[in-house]
Amino acid sequence: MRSGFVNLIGRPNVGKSSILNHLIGVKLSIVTDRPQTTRKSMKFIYTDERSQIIFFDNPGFQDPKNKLGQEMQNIIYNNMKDADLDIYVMDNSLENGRLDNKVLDLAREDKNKKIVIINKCDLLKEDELEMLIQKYKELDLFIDVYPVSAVTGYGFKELLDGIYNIMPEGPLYYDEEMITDTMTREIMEEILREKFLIFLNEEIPHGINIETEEYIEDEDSISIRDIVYLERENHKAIVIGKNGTMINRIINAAKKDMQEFTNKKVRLKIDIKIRKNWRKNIGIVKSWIK
Ligand SMILES: Nc1nc2c(ncn2[C@@H]2O[C@H](COP(=O)(O)OP(=O)(O)OP(=O)(O)O)[C@@H](O)[C@H]2O)c(=O)[nH]1
Ligand SMILES: [Mg+2]
Repeated sequence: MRSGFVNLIGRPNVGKSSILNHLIGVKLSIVTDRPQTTRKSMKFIYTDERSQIIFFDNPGFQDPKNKLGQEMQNIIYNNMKDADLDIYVMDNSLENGRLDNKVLDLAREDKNKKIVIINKCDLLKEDELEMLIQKYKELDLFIDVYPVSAVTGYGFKELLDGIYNIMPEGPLYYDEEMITDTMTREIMEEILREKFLIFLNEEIPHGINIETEEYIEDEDSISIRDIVYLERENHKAIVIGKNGTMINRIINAAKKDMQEFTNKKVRLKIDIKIRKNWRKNIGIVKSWIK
């Protein structure tokens, strides 16, 4: 039996969460086309007959602009401490941006074993993909280069074989049925946050935090009351929308996904509160982003 701990590292939006959702076959991590969707790290536990691999979905590597951003960076560095393998995730971009270069600088300093994934291959022509593979091979930083697509599933078998070969001999750390140790109620908070990210523009959803106030589950239903914290008083009207249209759309979209995820009827109520500029307040950030 081989087992180990593996990090996914990359700038926001390259598809780290999408890759892990595809790998486990369940949408555990929220996914949007907005950068900095993932805020906390989440374990994805992959078990088959020969191995158990515990993957960490991490927030995107970024230049922190506030305490929340710093805390998200700390999560990445902490997870790197005990990892058996760090997977650097790049996307289909042909030219490296500034953050891509910073991610590669991080890889240069990283003493762990490292491989690189080129994600979103479905968006690349064959010759472009060849060029990118060559580019990452020539860096001489990574044990190997794996082109994949989290949308089509291309390249996953080769990727899993490659990871397996690097894993040390080890025990089954978790029950083989387990796919995460994150509680369902936290996944529900994330589902709701995803809808804010999808339906609201610009900065507002990045300043939203959701805390579960009440969570009552029985055999076939779940009743949830969440507090939605906003950063500013004047965001409230935008979040609620005319006659509540915006907030109702968000709640209905979230409920639909929550019901699909749990296979139970979900009742969802929210209260809106203001925590002025909470992203700059280290105390609040630390208590919320654990
Ligand atoms: N075409 C294509 N789109 C993809 C692929 N993988 C992810 N995406 C899209 O890329 C966007 C970002 O995906 P995420 O999985 O949220 O990216 P992330 O790296 O986790 O982002 P952060 O959490 O912000 O760090 C979403 O719109 C995904 O649907 C892929 O293989 N092909
Ligand atoms: Mg993510």
